[in-house]
Amino acid sequence: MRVNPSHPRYASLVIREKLVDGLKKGITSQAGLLAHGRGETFDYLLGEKTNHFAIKAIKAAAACLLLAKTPIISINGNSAALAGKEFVTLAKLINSKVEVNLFHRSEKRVKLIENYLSKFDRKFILQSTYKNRTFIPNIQSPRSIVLNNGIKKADTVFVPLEDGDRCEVLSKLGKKVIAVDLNPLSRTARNAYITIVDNLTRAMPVLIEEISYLKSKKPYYMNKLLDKYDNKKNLNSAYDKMIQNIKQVL
Ligand code: PTJ
Repeated sequence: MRVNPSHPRYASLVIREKLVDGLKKGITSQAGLLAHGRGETFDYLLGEKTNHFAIKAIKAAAACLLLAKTPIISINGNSAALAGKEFVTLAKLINSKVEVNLFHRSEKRVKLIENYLSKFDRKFILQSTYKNRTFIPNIQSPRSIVLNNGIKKADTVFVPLEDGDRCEVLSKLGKKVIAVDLNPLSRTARNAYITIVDNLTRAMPVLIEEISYLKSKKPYYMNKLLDKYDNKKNLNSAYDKMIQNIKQVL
């Protein structure tokens, strides 16, 4: 469907169309549309903008990704459809790779998403094979299937639009988890090392810009930025903002 730019909810409708298109291509799962609806609710409460706490988390995430030795970008059907190109740009900037990791996993979908992302730059997409596959224990979903040269060996995992239990397990394994989640109350948000409470589609361009800026800085500067960051405090600012926004309309 062609969305009219003069529509008051143009941005939101464009995002929906991207996901519907993703579903038609076999990239996004049916449940992905429901997950998006959940996200939209929180986006409303957050005022549908990149708030100061999201900027803070993005800066910390940029520093964390640049300081990481073996960062990996783990993406699912929603993130591929919403910001596939941006993830490949991010991988290039931090010298990392993109790994497809799915909740509603099928070999066909994994390949479809890998092929879709490869169109942006094949070099940065890990290709899943039976040989390079392994398992992470204690994850109660096919998200436990990971790649040896990806999530398994990573010290830092970027997980946009996560579904909870994996974030907890990865953190327990000593990996630094950076999440993007519109729901600041989710298990993912509360367990991640850094949580960017913002819409993925708004957060990605800002993250890319921030990384491009930070790249020329010394590690000392980035470490300082990271040391100052407090995820719990930052999530509290997100809760406060939602309450404030509700009170404003009462
Ligand atoms: O592609 P698959 O098979 O791996 O499946 C992916 C989904 C998203 C279906 C799966 O991971 C899932 O069920 O996720 P949940 O448990 O619904 O969690 C998704 C979280 O992402 C929720 O907390 C939403 O608020 C949030 N969310 C949804 N859309 C966005 C978002 N966060 C940031 N940006 C969005 N656009």
